[in-house]
Amino acid sequence: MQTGGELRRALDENELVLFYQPIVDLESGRTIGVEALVRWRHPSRGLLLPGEFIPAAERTGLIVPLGRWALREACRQMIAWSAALGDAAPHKVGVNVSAHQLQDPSFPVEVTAALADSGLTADRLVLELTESAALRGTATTATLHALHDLGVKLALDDFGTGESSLSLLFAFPVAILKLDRSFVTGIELDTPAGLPDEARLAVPRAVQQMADALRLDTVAEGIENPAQALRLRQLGYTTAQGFHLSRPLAPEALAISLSRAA
Ligand code: G
Ligand code: G
Ligand code: MN
Ligand code: NA
Repeated sequence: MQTGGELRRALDENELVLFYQPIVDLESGRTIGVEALVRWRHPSRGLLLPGEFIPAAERTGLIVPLGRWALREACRQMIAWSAALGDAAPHKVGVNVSAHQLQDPSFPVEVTAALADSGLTADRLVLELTESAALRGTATTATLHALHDLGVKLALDDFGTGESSLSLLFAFPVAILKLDRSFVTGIELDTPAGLPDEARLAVPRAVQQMADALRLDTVAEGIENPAQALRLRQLGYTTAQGFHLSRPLAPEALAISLSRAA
């Protein structure tokens, strides 16, 4: 468990880094976007995953400066890749946004500044949102409309789980549903009779049908093997993310992987 003081120091001393997980077109195999995921290069404990420090950051409020840093760093990195890789660079970046950040009425101004300072256009930024309670307040609704008006895309992360409900679809202008990985687990398995397990397929199928009807994009999360990718394609998913497609990578490793694929 991390103390707030140690995390504060980590921010000040540039010990936080962003890794990027490719978001892949299932048909072409091309990386069309990436999700930025924070890591902590801890001086004595090595590379720490978000689960080891994001909860403490949420409790102490340090998630606000951490999130501000992550947003600016992700925008900067996108422009650096575009300069280095041209058309092979990822077109979009998803940045996770905490409810604490959304509760600050100046958040849209921060997003505007991050875009302006980096030169990234708004259509290349996706903000990934989770906590439904926080997304329903009237102040947040105004903030989310302001973000939409800037031209950034809003995604509902972990869609289909307790934190992300159907009523949110009409509460603000969401553009992307990220199917929670719990609904991908096991979809490749057959029944004892050797048939696709329709019960397991029901939720991913319903989410894609609903997204089509509402003209939303989808990203299926947590694809761990080719059989899951195939089943998802059969259900109409075109875009996915997961260890089978790529683990989250350091920026240099992602650049190497993209220039090889180009
Ligand atoms: O990389 P990993 O699978 O361990 O990420 C775990 C969780 O940490 C993810 O669900 C993600 O939403 C969260 N997370 C990662 N980076 C950030 C970040 O920059 N800001 C916030 N608020 N959450 C993040
Ligand atoms: O923001 P979100 O909570 O969706 O963050 C995605 C998290 O899921 C990251 O921490 C990432 O490391 C993790 N992840 C990405 N792909 C896979 C996968 O295929 N399987 C599992 N178990 N976790 C994954
Ligand atoms: Mn996410
Ligand atoms: Na998710």
